[in-house]
Amino acid sequence: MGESKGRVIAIGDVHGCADELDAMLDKIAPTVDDTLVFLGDIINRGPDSARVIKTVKSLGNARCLLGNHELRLLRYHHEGDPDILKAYDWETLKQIGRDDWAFLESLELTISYPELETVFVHGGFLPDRPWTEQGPEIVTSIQVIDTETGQYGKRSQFANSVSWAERWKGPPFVVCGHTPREDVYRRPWSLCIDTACVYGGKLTAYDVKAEKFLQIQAKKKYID
Ligand SMILES: [Mn+2]
Repeated sequence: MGESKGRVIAIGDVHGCADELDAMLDKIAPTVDDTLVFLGDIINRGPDSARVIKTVKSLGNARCLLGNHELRLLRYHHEGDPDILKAYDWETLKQIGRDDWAFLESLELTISYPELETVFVHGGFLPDRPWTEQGPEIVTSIQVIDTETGQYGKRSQFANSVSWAERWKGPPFVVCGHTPREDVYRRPWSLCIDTACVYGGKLTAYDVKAEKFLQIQAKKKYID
């Protein structure tokens, strides 16, 4: 739950793009009344995950969601099974220290602002059950729903699928990241602002009350 007299600004998937995040924070110029909501996947793939964590931790007025990348690292941290890790996880593991684990443990699954009728989540929700009853496995990873079986997963997993957002009927209005696209993806009851910064796209932020976007062009294409 949250209440805010200032702006409430969501920031899409940073993925280690520390320079673009710095540029975005300069552009936003947050005041003490504002709240910044990071939509998760602030780490991995990009050049400097540790610096992004340091920056987010240093902001007095930021909240951060759990993304599938942070979830996988935490799982490794708790269970110790290296087989679940991907190559870029090892890069991030080399960069981060003990205090960063405490930060990762503090990430939130969902952030709700009832007065704005808005819920923030990394990936999205299944349309057929209450959002409050959906666990980390679903809400950090869902991109699409298989039109034949109703299974959820990544776009690449199914031949015929539809974005979860196509099926989502609010309220609440949902603001999310996780599914990179060239542009923001707006549906009647949702908004995805992952505009593929780490792939050479843009970092996007969204001011919920003003319904206004802020964008920073990526300095380069960090990965294909
Ligand atoms: Mn993600």
